Amino acid sequence: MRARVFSGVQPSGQLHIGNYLGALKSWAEIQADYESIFCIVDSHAITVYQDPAELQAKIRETAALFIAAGIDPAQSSIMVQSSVSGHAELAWMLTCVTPLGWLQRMTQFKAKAEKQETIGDGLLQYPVLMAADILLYQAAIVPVGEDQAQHLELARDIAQRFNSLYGETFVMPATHLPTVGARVMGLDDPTQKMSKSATGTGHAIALLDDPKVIQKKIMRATTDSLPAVDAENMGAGVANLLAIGQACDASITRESVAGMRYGDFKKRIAEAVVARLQPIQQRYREVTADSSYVDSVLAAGRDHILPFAEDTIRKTKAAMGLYVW
Ligand code: AQP
Repeated sequence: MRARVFSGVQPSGQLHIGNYLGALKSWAEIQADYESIFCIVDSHAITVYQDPAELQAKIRETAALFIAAGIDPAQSSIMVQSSVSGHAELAWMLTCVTPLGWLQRMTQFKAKAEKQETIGDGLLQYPVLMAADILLYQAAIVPVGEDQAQHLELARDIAQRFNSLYGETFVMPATHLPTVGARVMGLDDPTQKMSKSATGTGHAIALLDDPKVIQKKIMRATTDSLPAVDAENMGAGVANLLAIGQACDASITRESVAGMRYGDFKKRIAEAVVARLQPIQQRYREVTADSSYVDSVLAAGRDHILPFAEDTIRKTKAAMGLYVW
């Protein structure tokens, strides 16, 4: 049996270059070596309010972007979280072995809860659902951006606790981080992670942004008051642009940009980003030209992985002493 890879993206907004460099790019690179499962995690998205019609459209858009970014449906299963009820079922069983304090300590929960008037229970439970997503498929490897590392650690803690209480049931998942682009910061504020849910037109580079828009966003990105790139003493904004550039084009290095005036440096980074995103945008147009194609990929993905999920649910229920038939 091939080792399994699992990862996901929330269809909660426009996918950005952070999602690509932190997640999708590594997925495409490693997919051929594993039984790869890539998921549109719509049940995670509803931990904060989503417009229902928009959410449905975003699910298909996200799936099309997976394919456009190089996830090959012939090699990988692309599926939607809510189409497999095992995610929710396993999440409940794992909730019952998870101490409340573990969840209250999560930094993403604390940050997101601060922005909500009413904090839904789903926001607190988010990392348990994420553990269920991974453990349901007995995934050995989970390629994610750095912001998810804490949730991955929690998934391992939950798996370990379950295994010690009820016997070996779950494979222990390892975190796979990209070497460059693991934490892309906002262009408008390099102290904040680039995120779909952040507002502000200059914050993120969307994967479907027009080349002119990309150029404008990068030219306006926050740097510092120096006139040129100081390779020895880079501010957070410059370091962020360099990391984005390097991840898009390996010929961009710290040495190659040292001493460049900021205007020229930003132009070079923008060129690299546009060159990296253009084929993805072209492929996205092709993928979405046939309106039924994405749905057929999602159905095939679900059909392929369903037996894996059913097997784990049966095992977990039996381990806990629940009714199995
Ligand atoms: N800035 C980032 N840099 C590198 N990787 C990132 N990822 C997300 N942001 C960055 C990785 O992308 C995958 C999907 O994550 P997500 O759907 O949670 O993306 P998001 O943009 O963080 O989404 P939201 O809805 O805006 O969430 P919040 O508000 O929590 O930031 C993951 O592998 C993630 O690591």
